[in-house]
Amino acid sequence: MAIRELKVCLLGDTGVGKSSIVCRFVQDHFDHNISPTIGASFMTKTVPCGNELHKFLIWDTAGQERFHSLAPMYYRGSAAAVIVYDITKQDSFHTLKKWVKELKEHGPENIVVAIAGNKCDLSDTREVAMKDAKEYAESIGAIVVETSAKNAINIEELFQDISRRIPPLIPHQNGSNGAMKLGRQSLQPTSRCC
Ligand SMILES: Nc1nc2c(ncn2[C@@H]2O[C@H](COP(=O)(O)OP(=O)(O)OP(=O)(O)O)[C@@H](O)[C@H]2O)c(=O)[nH]1
Ligand SMILES: [Mg+2]
Repeated sequence: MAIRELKVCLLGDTGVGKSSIVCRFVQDHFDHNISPTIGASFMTKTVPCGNELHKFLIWDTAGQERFHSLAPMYYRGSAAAVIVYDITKQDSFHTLKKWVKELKEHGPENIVVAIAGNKCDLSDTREVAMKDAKEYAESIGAIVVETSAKNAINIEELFQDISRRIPPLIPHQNGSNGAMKLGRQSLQPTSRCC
């Protein structure tokens, strides 16, 4: 079975749960006392997708403002970006929109964008309506899902959705990830590999 390496980066405000999402996905573990990321951290996980294996090369970036200038190193060459907000923090949704803008201006042309509204276990203190996130995601052709790294909700699904958006490799397409352009994803049918 062919293995495809797919660079994926996680972006978003500090404290929204990027590292917790990666930790849940890769190690099926949640740490209440996780420390803020310094610079970035790297993990991999391989998942089946149709006739292929997708090896995610995951760059988990630091959300603190002082690390912002490092982000291009991680989104450059990425097949997908997971932009995370915290459903209990409106500000983090605003920051997410700034990341989308930056990716549109400076990110790879064909990057698949997934929006994750994390901490859905805290819906009692919700500040961002699911409807707003859905409408926004639709307007930019992004995947959207609410997750809980704590309770293992929709973490696998998030990465499966990304896998499905990555078109299968056909020989003459080698060298291109073949995904849709940011902002045009909703206008064109996406081919699915699984
Ligand atoms: N209730 C709840 N808490 C969460 C969840 N995900 C993460 N947290 C908590 O949120 C805090 C921040 O989580 P991190 O994963 O470090 O956040 P981050 O986005 O990686 O932060 P930076 O590395 O600073 O950018 C920690 O206290 C986590 O335990 C979740 O799904 N539910
Ligand atoms: Mg982190």
